Amino acid sequence: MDLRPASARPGEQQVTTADAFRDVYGTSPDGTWAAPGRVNLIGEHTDYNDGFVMPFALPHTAIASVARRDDGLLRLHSGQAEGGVVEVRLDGEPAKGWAAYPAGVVWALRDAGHAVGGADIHYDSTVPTGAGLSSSAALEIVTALALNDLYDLGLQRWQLARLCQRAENVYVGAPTGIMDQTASACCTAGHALYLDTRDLSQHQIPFDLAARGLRLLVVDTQVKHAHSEGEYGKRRRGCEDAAAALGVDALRDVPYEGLDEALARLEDEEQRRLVRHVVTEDQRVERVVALLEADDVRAIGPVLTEGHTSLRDDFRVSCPELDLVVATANDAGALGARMTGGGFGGSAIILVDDASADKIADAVTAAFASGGFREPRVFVAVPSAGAVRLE
Ligand code: GAF
Repeated sequence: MDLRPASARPGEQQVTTADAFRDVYGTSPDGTWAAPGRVNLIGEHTDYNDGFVMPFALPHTAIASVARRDDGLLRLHSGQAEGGVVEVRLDGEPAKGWAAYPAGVVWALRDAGHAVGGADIHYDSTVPTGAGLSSSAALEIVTALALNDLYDLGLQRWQLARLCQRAENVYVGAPTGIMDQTASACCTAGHALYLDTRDLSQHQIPFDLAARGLRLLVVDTQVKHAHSEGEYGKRRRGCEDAAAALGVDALRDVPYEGLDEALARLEDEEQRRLVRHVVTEDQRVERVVALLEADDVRAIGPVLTEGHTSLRDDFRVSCPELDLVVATANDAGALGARMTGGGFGGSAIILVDDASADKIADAVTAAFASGGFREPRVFVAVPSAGAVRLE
């Protein structure tokens, strides 16, 4: 099994996006930008509760070569999507499918009063789609960063993240939080991003696993998730209803020390489960930050596994494949493991000692084979850079 990060393999993710742009549009782009996917270390389903998250950027990126145009036309082409160039008139019908993400970004910028007149864009992405690794946020952020530069908008990265979230919520119709866009825009290499999603204050926490003889494996279960479908929105509404029932603005305002008292005030068992997950998950983020700051990286393993149990039993967003990864990895000697991202499929992360990485990855693959599941894709996640202009 090849455990090197995908982008470290020869021949992958070369900066040929500009050449592909020339092939598609017959002219040269004004520039090329990249934005990464992410893994969330801890803090799941807390971002739309004004809580805490701790993602880091993957080496896998969406790359966009872009030329400005000012005639109200947006032309979009992707090396990963069938169907050729998608043309979107900025005053016409909304885009559908994958093109809705970048078209939504242009809509959100213009709706906020920024004079974006159109663009020709070619995308290439190595972020796996539907794997819970934020391929859509990467597509949004790379588009926003490029247009911010080309149209001299002067927006800061957190502002781009907010606009991209709005694109996803309003234009695409997926009620997601702010974590993925902020991760793609603001992460830095070698760090996890400790983010307060209420005021967007950020701390870059050093997260150098290699120096500690550790690795973080990502297991893409190959079970596709889709956030615009019902379950994610149901959880979000459930959390908002529970916050209203408790008389707080958001579940972030329920203190960990006051959890039992808050639970006793809720009649609805489902609301109690949602509240228990969110409040304990915010506390797990705080614990992981404290452990990393104390340079006790190994000790975060059990906190990750606790997070998985809470997502499985209280928040109920796991699935058999994700549970199998976590159980198998922990049985095979992992320090800890959990699902990452929205759930209902997608990916899990496993914290392992260097020496046991291969053995644990093989155990997971074997367990999938004997469970009759599709072969998972396993790779090492190295905390990488956020969005950047390449040329
Ligand atoms: C998805 C969403 F896009 C994020 O905003 C976040 O809610 C996550 O699920 C769960 O933590 O990735």
